[in-house]
Amino acid sequence: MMKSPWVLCALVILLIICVGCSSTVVDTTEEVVDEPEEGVVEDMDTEEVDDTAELEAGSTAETSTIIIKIHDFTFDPAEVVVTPGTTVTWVQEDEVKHTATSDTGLFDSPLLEKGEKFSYTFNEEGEFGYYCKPHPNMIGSVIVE
Ligand SMILES: [Cu+2]
Repeated sequence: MMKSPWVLCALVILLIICVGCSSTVVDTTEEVVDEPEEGVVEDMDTEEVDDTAELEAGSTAETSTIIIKIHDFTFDPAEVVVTPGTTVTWVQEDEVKHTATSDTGLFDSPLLEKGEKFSYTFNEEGEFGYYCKPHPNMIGSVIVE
């Protein structure tokens, strides 16, 4: 007869402790979830600074490099079709110096000696014509689609 109030009290105390415990656990979990998200954002910021960002963008789409040879006063191949994010590398193989210079000023290589390379990454879609400054009859185009 005397025990039942004590049992009720004990149950109430246990309930309070349990509720307190579970809410504490929930709080801790939320904090833990927040931290990795911040870490991911920081990583992406850092990678945007260097070339790694291009690699990351490519991992969701397609990353590739295309080589255009410069020889015998021609760009070979003169026309290439690539996907956005593609890096085009011009490799100069002539004894005479050449450039790869965008018609619109998008990119402009220095005068490339034999064996030198120049790269540009095309992220925007469109057709990008270019030429060689010392030999404006040397023309080529990169089509990004
Ligand atoms: Cu040239």
